[in-house]
Amino acid sequence: MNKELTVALNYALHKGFQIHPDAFKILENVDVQKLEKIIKEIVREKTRQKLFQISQDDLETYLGIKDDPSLQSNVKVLSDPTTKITTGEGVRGYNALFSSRFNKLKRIIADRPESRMLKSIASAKTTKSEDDFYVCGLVSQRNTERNITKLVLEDPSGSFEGVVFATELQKTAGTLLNDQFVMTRTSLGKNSGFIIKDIILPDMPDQATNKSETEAYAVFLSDLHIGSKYFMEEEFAEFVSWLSSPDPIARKIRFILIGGDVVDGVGIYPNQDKELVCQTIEEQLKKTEELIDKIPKNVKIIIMPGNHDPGRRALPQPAIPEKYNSSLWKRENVVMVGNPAVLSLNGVKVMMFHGQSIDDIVKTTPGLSYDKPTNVMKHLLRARHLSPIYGSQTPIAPEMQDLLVIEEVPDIFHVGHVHRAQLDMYKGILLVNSGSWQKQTPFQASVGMTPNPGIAIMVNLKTFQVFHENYNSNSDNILQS
Ligand code: D5M
Ligand code: FE
Ligand code: ZN
Repeated sequence: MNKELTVALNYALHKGFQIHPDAFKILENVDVQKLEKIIKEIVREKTRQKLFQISQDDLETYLGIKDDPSLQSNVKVLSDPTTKITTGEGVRGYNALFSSRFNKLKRIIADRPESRMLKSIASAKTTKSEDDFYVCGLVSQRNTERNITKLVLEDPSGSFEGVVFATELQKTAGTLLNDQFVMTRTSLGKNSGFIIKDIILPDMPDQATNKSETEAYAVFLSDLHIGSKYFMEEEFAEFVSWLSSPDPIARKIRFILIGGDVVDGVGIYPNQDKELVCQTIEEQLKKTEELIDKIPKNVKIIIMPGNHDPGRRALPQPAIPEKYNSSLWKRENVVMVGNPAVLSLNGVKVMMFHGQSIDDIVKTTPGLSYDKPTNVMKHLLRARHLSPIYGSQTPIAPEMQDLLVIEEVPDIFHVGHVHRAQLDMYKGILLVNSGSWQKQTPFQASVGMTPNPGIAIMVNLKTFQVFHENYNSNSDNILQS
């Protein structure tokens, strides 16, 4: 306890007052310069009323930080893979997965007027028509040689190779990802090959954003890596205590979203034990729980797993299993969801995804990089898929349904994983990469990855105004937008 607080408390005690423990918590967060004045005034007022206890309510009234009871905090889980995961068997499972991907995305693209001229690949191959037609499918090959890009598409009726000649269109073709769904405008060339004249992605429609009726705020966090030596425990604790401070924004926070890599896990990478301060999942989750318990109870906390958290590694991931820490599941203000998940926060649709696929996409796509993760997020939105590339670093399970297709149009898209906090907008959708609370690891340093950890991003769900609190003492560590 600091000196000023001791002096202030002694003053009240000598005047015959009792101080409620909740009131004490508030006092701990008050500016020390103001403590003496606050206590003296409250003591004077309450002595006049002949009431000799100082409660949380007294302090909140005095400081003008009484929580606004009209602020809503409604959480609805609109989509969560946890209970839908079935895992089909081997090849049959993957066939089902890809046919589900194709069908869902074909349904999405059917809203476009061009879809009326859509042919199946089998019927396109027998066409004699000189008119342009459209086909759609999943990209199974793309390669560029001598100024020509060849694309192979597959649909349930067969596969088709088309050639792209136009320079601009080749650039678009160059950014297509393997197993991504596309529609092409195509014509029959002179020597019966197919010429691709346009490439159309499912993409997002422009549409009005849903807003909250009341000014509740949501905080976007991810990649805490609790249990790691590099977890910024002090900074994170400082942020958590800010949540109980009289700050006007802190007083309006009703949601905290944690987008995965809550803990550092065990055995996630070779020799990880040397970089851990908590050696078991249980210990790591216990520490998580201790931090979560310091968050005011009127804040709903949504917890999603990432590649470091317990449960299965392959996407889609179920929520962190209850067996590791049943008490997180039992808390009334905590909602455990899988990865990816879609939530409604006071009517605002938030799509959360840890972001594992970013690694594969950055590696294969010209123009994309780790330091601008929101550009990769735009790529995912255009593809209407959270992890298009199959068979690379990101494990994908053979589900009977492709739960990674972006079926809903979100108002906010929340991703983490690459440890770079960044904000952007795309077609009216607010893009948030929530960065991390882990300092640069030796691995990240060795590959030149520079995280900007220790930044909490928050959004007013009524106005969509964005704020942030930066707990990093390094002045180069800033939020990108
Ligand atoms: O990953 C944080 C970022 O660092 C993410 O972009 C992957 C990358 N990363 C971390 N460890 C490795 C290894 N061992 N190989 C390749 N890429 C890696 P996070 O999930 O938080 O560890
Ligand atoms: Fe991480
Ligand atoms: Zn991660």
